[in-house]
Amino acid sequence: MAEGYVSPDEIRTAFSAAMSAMYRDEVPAYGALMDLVSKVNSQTLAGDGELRERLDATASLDRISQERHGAIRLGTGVELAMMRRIFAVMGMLPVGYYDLTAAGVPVHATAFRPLQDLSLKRNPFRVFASVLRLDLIADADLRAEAKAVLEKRQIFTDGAIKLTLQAERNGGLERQDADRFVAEALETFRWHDRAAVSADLYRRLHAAHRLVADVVSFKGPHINHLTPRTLDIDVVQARMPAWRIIPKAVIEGPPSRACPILLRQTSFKALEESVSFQAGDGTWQPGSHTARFGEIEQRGAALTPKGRALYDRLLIKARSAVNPAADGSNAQAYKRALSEAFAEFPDNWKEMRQDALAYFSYSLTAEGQQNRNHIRDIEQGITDGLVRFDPIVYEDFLPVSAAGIFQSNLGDQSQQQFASSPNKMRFEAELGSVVVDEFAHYASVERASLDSCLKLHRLPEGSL
Ligand code: OOG
Ligand code: NI
Repeated sequence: MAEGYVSPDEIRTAFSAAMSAMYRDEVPAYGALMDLVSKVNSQTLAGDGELRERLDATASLDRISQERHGAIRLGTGVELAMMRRIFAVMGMLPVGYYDLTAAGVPVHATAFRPLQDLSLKRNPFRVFASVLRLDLIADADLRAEAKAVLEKRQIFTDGAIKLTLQAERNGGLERQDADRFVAEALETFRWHDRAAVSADLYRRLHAAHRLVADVVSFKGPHINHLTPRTLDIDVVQARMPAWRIIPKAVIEGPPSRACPILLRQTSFKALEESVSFQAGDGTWQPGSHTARFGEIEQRGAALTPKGRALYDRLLIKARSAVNPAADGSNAQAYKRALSEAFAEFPDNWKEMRQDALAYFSYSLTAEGQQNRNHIRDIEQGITDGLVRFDPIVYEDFLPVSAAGIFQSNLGDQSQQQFASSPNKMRFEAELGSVVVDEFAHYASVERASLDSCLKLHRLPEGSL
């Protein structure tokens, strides 16, 4: 990046702070969730000195409760392509392809996120961005009407587009322009309580699928949730009702474990909010819409394709034993079924590494640094206490969990079936870029750590 330009990490940090302030202001229940999370995080840290030390070494403790992600739902491929370019200015790249049709949600998605470890540490904010699959709406007339509405709208301000082009042309933005860019980009995510359609069209879109109504009826893809990190998701889930926040029935993802894997998430139910619809004679007709909620997440180790296949199999096993009901009536039984199924998944790092279930980052121990010349083989180095391994954190999402988060916020009665129809090629064509393969990325991070351990031992003494 040329001199005088603000780093993409810094722009992303400013953007996520602006988004957080806007969302707390717009959705007071979200502010309450943030307060609960930060309380539980402080209590967890106070009771666990080892955790505090570990986190202190890897992340700034005062930022522990900051948002890790948000989500938007886009209407067209054209919107997706521009969104990609805007996020690129903030150092966020499309990683992974998520098909949610199989889970009854007519969208496919990617996650825009920082890729490099250092960037994730500076600010981990990412956005789960899905695009509506209008082709899956059965009613051809309604499909055409929705398409016409979407094609007419412009979800980006002129300023956001202009500054994005400028950043692309020059390779960055100077301070003043970066500040303006953040303010302009934020506009796309704002809530509009005046719908872009009539009450009648809204009703028909809603009947086709609640998500279709959410995407098509408004001027832009309002941010629909933000998600801070919690250090104890089970405690936050249990305490939500006392804070007058209604949690979804169950926590998505793997069960609680000694060695956490992948991603555990839960959310509070979306709120019914007042909106008004176009009446045709220039007046507004009052109504309501349910879209916005708050979520929390807790992350564990990234799994290899082999580990992920085992995870997927055990999750299916648990869910076919007990399918979690939206009303929470079998939540305890589901929790038991999940623990029972996952008893098969080794719960210690040593075994998970030996079985190649998770990705690890390798580094020299203090002793290893002194005895660098003796490390010729990683396995031997580990046995001799010269090399250590730490799990690599999973920074992506899980389609079944994402579908659970979507569903719980689309109304509990609206489970709908679609034929599974992943279409990664079409998604990438619209995006205007390929998506990063998350497995290949974790494998390359692991590989680089191994190489640096092996390379270090060849350096002459005293050169570290
Ligand atoms: C996105 C749901 C997916 C997650 O954390 O898995 C998601 C949405 O509701 O638009 O954010
Ligand atoms: Ni989410």
